[in-house]
Amino acid sequence: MLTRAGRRLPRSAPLRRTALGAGLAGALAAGLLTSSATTAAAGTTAPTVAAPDIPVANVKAHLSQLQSIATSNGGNRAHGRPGYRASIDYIKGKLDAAGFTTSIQQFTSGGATGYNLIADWPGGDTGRVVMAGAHLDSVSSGPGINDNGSGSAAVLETALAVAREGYRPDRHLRFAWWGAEELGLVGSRHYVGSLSATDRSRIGAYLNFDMIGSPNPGYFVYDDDPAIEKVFKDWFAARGVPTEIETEGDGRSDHASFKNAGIPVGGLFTGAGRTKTAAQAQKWGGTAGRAFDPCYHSSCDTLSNINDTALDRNSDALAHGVWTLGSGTTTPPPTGDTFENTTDVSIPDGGSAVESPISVTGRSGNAPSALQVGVDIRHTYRGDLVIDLIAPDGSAYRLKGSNNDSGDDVITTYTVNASTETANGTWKLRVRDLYRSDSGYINSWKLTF
Ligand code: DTR
Ligand code: CA
Ligand code: ZN
Ligand code: ZN
Repeated sequence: MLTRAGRRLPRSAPLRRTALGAGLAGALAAGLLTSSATTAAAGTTAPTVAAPDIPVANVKAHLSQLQSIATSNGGNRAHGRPGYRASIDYIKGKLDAAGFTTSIQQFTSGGATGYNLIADWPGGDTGRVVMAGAHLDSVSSGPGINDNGSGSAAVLETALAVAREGYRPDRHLRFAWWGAEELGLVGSRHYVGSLSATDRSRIGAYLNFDMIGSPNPGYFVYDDDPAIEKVFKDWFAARGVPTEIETEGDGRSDHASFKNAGIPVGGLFTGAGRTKTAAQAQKWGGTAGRAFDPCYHSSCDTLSNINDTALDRNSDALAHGVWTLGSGTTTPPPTGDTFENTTDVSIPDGGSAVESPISVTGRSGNAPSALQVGVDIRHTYRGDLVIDLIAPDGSAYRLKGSNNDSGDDVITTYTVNASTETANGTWKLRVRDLYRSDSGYINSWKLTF
């Protein structure tokens, strides 16, 4: 068949899938990390900026303040109680003094007002945000120094280290302390739900730290995103500390609020009520047959319920994660899998819509928040065309409306936040020519995950 340009098009080919760097994880896809392969491909070298040591004495000083707050407020720092708001005020005061842009987000749960604290470090690419967070609330039965003063204090001290170092990462750094996690991830779900789809798509990674100083510690790394997992596992391995994959956490802390929105997540954990096995005691020390944290959700979760070595290691690993993910490169995010349909589909002039399908298989989870939709439509008056991406569940994403653009062809790539859509399934490109006297056809289109 001949085109307007007289070129013979290749015969329509079946669907084809080209795995470009397949297996790179979400965080790579978000361009937050570079692997050697990716770096080579991009021709750039990721700047290596080493994180500073986080003084565990500083972290413990914050824990001492949180303990005092609980002691002065009925013995806890729970949602809806004065001890929680006092905890927020303590952390906010430290961040304001250090030059962060802070904001307190209110919400209601169980008839009580809850608070999230968000702290942005000025600078960096606000289109590529790296977040680190921890829930600040305790249960009502105790001061919650390990659960989760430990994560809250370590995130705070890492943020203060960013300020002390005057760190200027490529990416924009945002730190967060969540309310009402113990009531069911209420604060973090409220935060993610309050973001626009665009702002959600700008978060390339969320790192969660909930219980990182358990008295009988294990060293667990979240395995939700392989690239982020590798950042933490390699850090511990380089120091001779074996790690295990965190297996009890799915949905059990605030990272779930971000993962459910298609954002790459990671984090660290030293264990809660589960019992340490003999094999784990062999590699980590501590007491087999005893819970990682015997004071989990109890009144004895006090300042004495912390293992300093575990808190120190995890605080330093936290900082390493923030520095590594924060100092990404500005190279475009590496591509993952590409699925293409090159079958020509004629578009009726001034007629009904036509569709071209692509069947996506072999992927896990949801589509990315920056799904690339490459379109190649040949037409003599592109203003006639309305173009939609149809997800496997039938949801329509408008790529282009009609207008008075008399130019030829639509050959471009659209970026769609498809993070609420299952990746696998039949996607369609739907095209309609609204006006008569100019016609054309879909030459090809492709999806890159
Ligand atoms: N839900 C957390 C404790 C917790 C239990 N399992 C995990 C796994 C990963 C992180 C945290 C947890 C709490 O009680 O706050
Ligand atoms: Ca340290
Ligand atoms: Zn808890
Ligand atoms: Zn917790």
